[in-house]
Amino acid sequence: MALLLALNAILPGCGKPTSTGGALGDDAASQVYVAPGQLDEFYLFASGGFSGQIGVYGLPSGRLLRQIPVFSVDAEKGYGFNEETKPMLNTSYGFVPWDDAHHPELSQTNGQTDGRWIFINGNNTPRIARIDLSTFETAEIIEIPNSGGNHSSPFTTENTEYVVAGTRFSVPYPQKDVAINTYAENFKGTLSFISVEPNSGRMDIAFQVLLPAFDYDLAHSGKGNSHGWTFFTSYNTEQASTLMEVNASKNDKDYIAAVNWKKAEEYVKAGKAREIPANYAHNVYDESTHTGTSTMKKTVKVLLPSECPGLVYFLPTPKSPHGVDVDPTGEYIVGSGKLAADLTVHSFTKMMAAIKKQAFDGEVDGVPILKYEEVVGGVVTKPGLGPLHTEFDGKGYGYTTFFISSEVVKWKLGTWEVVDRQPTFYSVGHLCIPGGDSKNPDGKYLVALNKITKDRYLPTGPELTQSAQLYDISGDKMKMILDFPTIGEPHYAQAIPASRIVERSKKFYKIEENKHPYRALGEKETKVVREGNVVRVYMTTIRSHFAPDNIEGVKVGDKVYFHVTNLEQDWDVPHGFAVQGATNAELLIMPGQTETLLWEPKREGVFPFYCTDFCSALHQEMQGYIRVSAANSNTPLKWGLNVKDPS
Ligand code: RUQ
Ligand code: CUA
Repeated sequence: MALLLALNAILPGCGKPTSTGGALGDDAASQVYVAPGQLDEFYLFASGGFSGQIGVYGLPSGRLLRQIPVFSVDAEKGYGFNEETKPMLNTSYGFVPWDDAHHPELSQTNGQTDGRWIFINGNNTPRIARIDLSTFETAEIIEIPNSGGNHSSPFTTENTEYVVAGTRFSVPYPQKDVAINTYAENFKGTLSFISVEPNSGRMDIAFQVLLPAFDYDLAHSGKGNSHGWTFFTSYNTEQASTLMEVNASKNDKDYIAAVNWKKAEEYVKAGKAREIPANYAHNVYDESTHTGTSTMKKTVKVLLPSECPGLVYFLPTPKSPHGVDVDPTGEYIVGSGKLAADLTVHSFTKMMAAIKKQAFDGEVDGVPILKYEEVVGGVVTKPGLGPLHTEFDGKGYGYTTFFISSEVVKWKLGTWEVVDRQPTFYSVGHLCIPGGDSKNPDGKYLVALNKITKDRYLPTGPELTQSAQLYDISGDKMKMILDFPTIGEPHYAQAIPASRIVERSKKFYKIEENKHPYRALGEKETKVVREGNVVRVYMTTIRSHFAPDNIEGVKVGDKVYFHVTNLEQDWDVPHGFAVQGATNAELLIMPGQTETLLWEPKREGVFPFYCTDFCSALHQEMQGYIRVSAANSNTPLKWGLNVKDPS
């Protein structure tokens, strides 16, 4: 058997279609088989990458459960199309219907994922979103000013005191029209700390730290002893602004920036922060009005390291590090130098000692550079090619992905020896162990998030599916047990025991708590109101009809708002609403919720509307008509349900 497994490990990737799939272990099928009617053990939240959304999967089955719309409009749910969620996508650039989302990050309490919220970054228009895991809806989005390519984001601290955001692309500070070759003088990098209100989850930018113009790539916060610190990798310490693949790859070492955020809090309290003009959107979805609002914020607090001793230190790290990951004890800080031969692990204890004895190697812009030999805690030698990210199993091992050699490598914390390696298919980026970046990992499974799938799936034209691979890591050796496709590029993913989500899951919105300004809490409250050329339809749905379902007196050029309240008070009974000639999308209204579709009729006639979600045996009967008359007509406004001549 051992021989067979070993053979399997050598054979994969030969490119021949097989039904068992290369490197599968012998009992893999039974390990991932979740029988019909059975539930998965974990939720996996995977970033949708350039889809701007989050995909929710079950583990170990790999079954897709849901797509949560976050940064991109989603016609399936009307997100970004209905009036209530449009404000969620407002930014300082106006309405932005798309983003590139990379890192889902679960909220934590005492260093353990708590199932309350998941955060995710938008790269292109720098933003962080918070999704409420009782409803799986985007509850809040905050824009990050003085930033470009919000990549080192939104990693959390041990009690979700903060989620952080570091700028990948340094930009002129403040943003202005300057020659690009003045990069070194005029550009800056900011690291932002976004506070999270412990009960409501409400986000606010507490402060930004102004740093030299490098590319700040990834981040992770300390825990245990290192609680109070957050670590950010940087590359392009060369400060190049053209042909980066060459010019930003020259230095032997770049830096990990260690930020003491407890110290930062003291400096902010002491009035050391500069209040800088800024312009950024803060969008909040209110669950009782079922409506999002967008507020523009006008200032941000900025701390300068030169004015705040002890706030930031640079840890030299070979070479163009990508991921930075902190082990469950908080002692080890792993910097994955993409171009380095070895994997460098810094020691928090040594870092503190080096700070104490001021073991510095100069400084940059007021940030002391710690001596490499004084902070390095260990080196995993020649582990593979192109390390990117590390997670931990809570049993003393780190698992690092290697993009170029396309493998996951397991190594031991403290002795730094490599104990196992398994191929990935192909070119793995991030990986996920449930709780693998927390104090309390569930080291049972590992998910590899791959960039390339080549011959792993049936071809689908020029673009092939994205993919994740599941490994059983409960034994000494990792065992690949499943491939499953994902939607969009799954940059990073996080997983959590299902029980932590299930116990908080909402089944419907209580109708008596509905505070939507245009709600109709029963069919008696339905009506149609004209205000100039604005017509408001207060409509309800219940299996299997709309009230009203006949509407007359609307005119060409009107703006008709269908405010549809779903009166159902039962789990899993949404109704849909679509009307012919609409130029946006449908509504999909959850039980107890009110949503609004704007319809601007351009032609005379009688147009049908109907329910889009197959809700009952008489779903096909769930339909109605709206009559549109000429702009100058005298057709009176009438509406009704089951009346011959409505009035
Ligand atoms: S990245 S493959 Cu956008 Cu997190 Cu590392
Ligand atoms: Cu309501 Cu179909």
